[in-house]
Amino acid sequence: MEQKWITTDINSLGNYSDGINQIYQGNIDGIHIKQVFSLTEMEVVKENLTQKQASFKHLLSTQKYGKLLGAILPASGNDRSEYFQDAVLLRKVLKEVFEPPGYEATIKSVFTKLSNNRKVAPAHQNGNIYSPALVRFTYPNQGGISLHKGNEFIDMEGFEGLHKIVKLKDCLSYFLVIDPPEAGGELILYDGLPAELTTPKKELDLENCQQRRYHPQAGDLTIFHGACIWHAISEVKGNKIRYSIGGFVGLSHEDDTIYYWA
Ligand SMILES: O=C(O)CCC(=O)C(=O)O
Repeated sequence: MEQKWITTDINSLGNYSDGINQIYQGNIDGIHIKQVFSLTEMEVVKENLTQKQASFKHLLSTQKYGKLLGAILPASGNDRSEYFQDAVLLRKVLKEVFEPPGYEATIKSVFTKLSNNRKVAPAHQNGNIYSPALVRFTYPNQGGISLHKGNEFIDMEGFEGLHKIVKLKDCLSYFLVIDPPEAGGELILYDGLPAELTTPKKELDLENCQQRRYHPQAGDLTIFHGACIWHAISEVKGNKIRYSIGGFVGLSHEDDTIYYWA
């Protein structure tokens, strides 16, 4: 299993020029790219996110693990107008908290290096552009982000439009750690679970389940087969909140475009 996980840096992405499709096909489980943003850049982003919270309060929601900043797709059901308005506002927030060239330009350039010359674009439809990401604040001692995989969500309300342009089943997840916690907050991939669970999640013995743990550092971007592989973020320990930002990546039905959204 381990050889299906790649750890690399931004200058070596040429070795994985079809990386996104390779993950989609199941040939690679994930690519961990070190220092896509520098530590200094991440400190500025964290500072801005902390200082400017009052100005983007309307995009913040409380979650079991902490707080979420961004437009939430399933919450808006079939009427996605509020989602698309919030996506515009979220892009504005990202422009304020990331210094140039900015968040979206940077992740787009990474996806392009892994695209095998496909176009790379935010998912868009009828003049509406999907949000590029969600920012997650995972608080200490709140259990982390519990077990999930992307394929669980794709049939929910709100995803109908995306289905028309992206192969949503088996799509990829990506996240950037802005500020890791003192301890915990690792990405755990559960290899020992069946694709379809027959036991309620609460009753699973996850501690004794075959698993892999990854500890991305500030500025590291992880792209992985999040729709297919059961995963979680382990409980954050210590005093610091874990800051991360991410979303989803997938191939168009025509296989000529890579779309990202959240
Ligand atoms: O670290 C994060 O922001 C969440 C990672 C995750 O669970 C996911 O991408 O599905």
